[in-house]
Amino acid sequence: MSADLPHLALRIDGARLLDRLQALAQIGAYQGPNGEPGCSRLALTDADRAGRDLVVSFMREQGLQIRIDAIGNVLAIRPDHRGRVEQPVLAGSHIDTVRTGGRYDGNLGVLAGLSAIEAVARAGIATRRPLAVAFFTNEEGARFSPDMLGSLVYAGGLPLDEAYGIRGIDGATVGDELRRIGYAGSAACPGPVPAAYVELHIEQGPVLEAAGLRIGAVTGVQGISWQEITITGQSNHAGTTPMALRHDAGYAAARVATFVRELACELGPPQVGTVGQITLFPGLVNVIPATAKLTVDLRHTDEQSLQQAEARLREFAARLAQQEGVQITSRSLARFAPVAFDPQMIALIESTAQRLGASTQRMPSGAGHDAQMMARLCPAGMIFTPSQRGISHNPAECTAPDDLILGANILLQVMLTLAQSEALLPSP
Ligand code: HGY
Ligand code: MN
Ligand code: MN
Repeated sequence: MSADLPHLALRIDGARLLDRLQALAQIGAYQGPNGEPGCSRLALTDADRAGRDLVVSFMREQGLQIRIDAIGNVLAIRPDHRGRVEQPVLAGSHIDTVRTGGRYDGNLGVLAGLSAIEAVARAGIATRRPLAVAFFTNEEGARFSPDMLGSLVYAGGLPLDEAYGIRGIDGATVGDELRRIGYAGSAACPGPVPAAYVELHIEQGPVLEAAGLRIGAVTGVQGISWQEITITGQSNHAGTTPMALRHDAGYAAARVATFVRELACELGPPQVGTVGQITLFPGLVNVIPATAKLTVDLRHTDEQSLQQAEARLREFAARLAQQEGVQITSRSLARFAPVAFDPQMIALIESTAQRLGASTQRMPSGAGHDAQMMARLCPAGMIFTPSQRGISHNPAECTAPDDLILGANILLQVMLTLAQSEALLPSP
């Protein structure tokens, strides 16, 4: 790596990062079944508002220039040595969580980015490019589909009015909820193009821990296909209806769920398939279900393979509808092709981690991230830290404090290199 790193010894204030992570984790805190410290802040709820307010207060403490856009993305900027704010080196992630979330998913990338900028300011370093940190709205997609909604709108991938009209699992719309919590900002979407984007994130999987490695240099994000399947059968009496005369939407839903799992196992890794939600109507012990709604999440690192899995599911559903005399329809909730990160950014992350003495490996991301949307605008990359037991989207989610701090220091050094070097991305 030819970039000179004049501030290689600079470090973030690790204790402050851990304190802030703890403070943010208190908002929406809940105890898991074994007392694990979980975090539940579904997008655009009161808990999300409180989390946003806390992080914005951290940003204001540092005197950063705050930009809140019309989809509620918040971006805080430290101007460059000439007072300019255009084309910053941007760190970011999200602070919304799934309903049964943990303390680090998303939160780490935002608070580590803030710590990195704070360390640069404390050292009195005037940077060639502005530094910035952002959190994006509704990354999880657990309440409103699709996921990565805020960064998708920021990158110009979805018109704002379409995003405002999205109705969540509880019937509320994005636009109404954004206005209700006071985060429908005045800054325009799509947002200004950064010079580069770097996201620190917990791996949320078992790979780094199993390999005994400290840091992942992420090569890209796998493709994501979310759909809602509706099955319409015929409700009938559970006691009087002979099995041969049934049009049982509940049974058909169970067959789809079983097929999704068997398909993913047949196709083999990295194919994954998940049915996360099944609701039956009327949902009564003695009534054959009239309708069933279920969600299907299919993912693969290769677009063709993902399309094949979708086609296999479509064919299965058509046969099943015929066999059971039910109607089966599908509605897409999210569909993103795999994304490859900038090779020079991957190399920079890898070499910076190694300069800080960390063992690394290159790896794709199984989870979706805002970085995959920002990669549409500028060179983007991700840094992974290990997840203990590979657990995430679960109150037991945990990453060791020294891994959190190491990741943040690598983020700091990558941001500084990008902010100081003449050619932005030094040739590998
Ligand atoms: O679903 C995902 O991969 C992310 O957590 N939104
Ligand atoms: Mn995340
Ligand atoms: Mn997540």
